[in-house]
Amino acid sequence: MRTQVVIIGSGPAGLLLGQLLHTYGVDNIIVERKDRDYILGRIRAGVLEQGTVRLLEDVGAAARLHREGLIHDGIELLFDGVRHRIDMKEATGGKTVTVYGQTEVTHDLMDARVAAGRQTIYNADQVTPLDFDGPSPRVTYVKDGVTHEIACDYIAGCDGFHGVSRQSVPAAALKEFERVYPFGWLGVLSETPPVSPELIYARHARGFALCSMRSLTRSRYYVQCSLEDHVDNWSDDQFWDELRRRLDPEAAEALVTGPSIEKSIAPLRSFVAEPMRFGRLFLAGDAAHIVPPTGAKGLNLAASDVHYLAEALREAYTDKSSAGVDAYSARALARVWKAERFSWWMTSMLHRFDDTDEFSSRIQIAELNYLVSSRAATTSLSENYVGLPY
Ligand code: RFL
Ligand code: PHB
Repeated sequence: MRTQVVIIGSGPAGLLLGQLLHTYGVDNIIVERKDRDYILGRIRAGVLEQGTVRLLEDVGAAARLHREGLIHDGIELLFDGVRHRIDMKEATGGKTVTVYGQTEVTHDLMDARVAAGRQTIYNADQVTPLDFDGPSPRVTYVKDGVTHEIACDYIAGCDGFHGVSRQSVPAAALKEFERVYPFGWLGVLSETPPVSPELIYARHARGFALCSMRSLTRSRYYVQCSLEDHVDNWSDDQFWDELRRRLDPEAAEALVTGPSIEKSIAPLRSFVAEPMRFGRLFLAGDAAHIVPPTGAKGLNLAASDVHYLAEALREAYTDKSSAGVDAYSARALARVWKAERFSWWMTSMLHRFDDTDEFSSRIQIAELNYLVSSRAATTSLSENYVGLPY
């Protein structure tokens, strides 16, 4: 088999890249370790920047998003028992975010790919990127016990944090930066109306909490938990009780509870691997970097990476220029590090750190008070949350 670009991984990064390349007339095949239903069963991100929405429009995969997605003009910050609204639309001269689940984005992109007639190979084992330091890269994989090989011009590693692409790069060619946080998020999805029309980010002495949603009838809530914790330790009632304790009285009273339809614990991590290109292998999305979810940036960064990468490959094929390919890593990393900073800062300001002294705790409160009272600080938060320009 031969194609122009082999994309490893069928998450949002791989699927969006596949569709952008398709619109540029660049042939591509996606090779994915899992099956479609497994991928669609993962509950993850929920907040899309306008740039991400625009990319989905560009590839013709935004019709349902525009019907069902919820436009949010602001968020609420809750600390010392009081909620403060941040009007992001006002602070950014009209920018908003769209609440639409990653599961739905993935679903829409999968449908668009089928309609475009582009190939995805699911259930591919032992996917291996090879010879990407020379002119003729290839990817091998095993399916139903048979080894296959795809020859290509470029390989896009869109296979997430635990994928094979980054691991295939010689260790000496890679510099990794990492911060692991001493806590996780316990998340619950429930078929209940959201407690409030906008997201609530709560700082509480017992730990962080987040009230989010997927629709007007489906809620997504998180509470900060210990890394040693296990979902089986949390009954639904225990989760709702803990969430209520971390909310203000009005929200606690308004909270509608119900059976969880998904419950999981995610560790929090900041991670960047540099560079994001090795010869003819590119890394994009979680394969190259991880942010803690507090800033809602992971999926959006995957989208901006893929935008830079698709442009680079378009230039390589249509303009016969390697300028975009050569600039890809630096371009993507400049945006990545700003989102890393924002996500780290949001995480540091809102979570309970067990080793934290009273001083650090007062600093968190002072920072939040400054944030909600200073126009400059509100603007800074808002422009990062809605998404910095590409
Ligand atoms: P993905 O989604 O992990 O997809 C990678 C795909 O590659 C496949 N794969 C392989 N395929 C072939 N061979 C191999 N060896 C392979 N190894 C892996 C996998 O099966 C998978 O299908 O990475 P991608 O595409 O880079 O997308 C990144 C996003 O998924 C991620 O950044 C976000 O979910 C992060 N995130 C959030 N981001 C936001 O922008 N806004 C949010 O509100 C937000 N909330 C979140 C989040 C992540 C969370 N968790 C669980 C980590 C909330 C949570 C709780
Ligand atoms: C979510 O809805 O899953 C979500 C929203 C905002 C975040 C993180 C997760 O910052």
